Amino acid sequence: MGLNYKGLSFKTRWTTLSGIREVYEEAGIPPTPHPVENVFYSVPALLDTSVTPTLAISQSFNIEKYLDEKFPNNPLWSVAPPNANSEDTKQILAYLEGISQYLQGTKDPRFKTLFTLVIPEVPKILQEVDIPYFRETRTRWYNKPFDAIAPKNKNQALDEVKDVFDKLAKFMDEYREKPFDPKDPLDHPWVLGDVVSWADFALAGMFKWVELSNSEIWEEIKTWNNGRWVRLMGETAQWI
Ligand SMILES: N[C@@H](CCC(=O)N[C@@H](CS)C(=O)NCC(=O)O)C(=O)O
Repeated sequence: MGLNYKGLSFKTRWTTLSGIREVYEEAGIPPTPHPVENVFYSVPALLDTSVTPTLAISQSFNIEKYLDEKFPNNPLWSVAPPNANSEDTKQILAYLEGISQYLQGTKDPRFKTLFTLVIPEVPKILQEVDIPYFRETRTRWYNKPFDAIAPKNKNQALDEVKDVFDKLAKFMDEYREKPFDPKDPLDHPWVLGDVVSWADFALAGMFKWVELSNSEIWEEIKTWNNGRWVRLMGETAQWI
């Protein structure tokens, strides 16, 4: 999404989920720290072949920071004013860090309940070759049989997720100092209010995963918070 937003041309190398490791080891792409796996490789990664030797970067935040340094137009990360010590910059970065904590489930661990609702449905959209890898890894990560990852009470789990999204929406509105108005075509659902940032792409990427894996949950989410999340998806679709 970052490359598209900046209007950069690129080639995509497709791989299977279980084949990421082989591709990355061959290309010298660094692993991603993981709480359970000793060695873990994740998408996306970027190979900048315009420099010698080719530069390999993994993890979306690292990629976005690198892209901003090299191509400052349409900033993704450095949306804050250029003076890194200014109070404004510090506040924006602290706020974005808060959003990131929501997504990682460190700000409100109940956000992760969404993952437990989606993960059981993911094998349906995977290629046959990836299903054993997906089931084995998620069984290890959740430390329970794959078929026991889904919450026992789905409605209660969904209420929990909704509550966290309500808090996230409130957090975002407080930053903007006015509620998002989906009826106003000039009001954008961006995390920072007026300008797109990596945080919007992080949210959109997660929603896309939910939409593809568990469309029933996505249909629910669409109705939450005045349609804010569906507007976010609509407005970011041009860069996906
Ligand atoms: N911190 C990484 C996380 C990326 C991540 O977890 N990617 C998932 C897919 S969205 C992945 O590559 N999983 C590989 C696997 O499950 O083996 C980032 O922001 O890029």
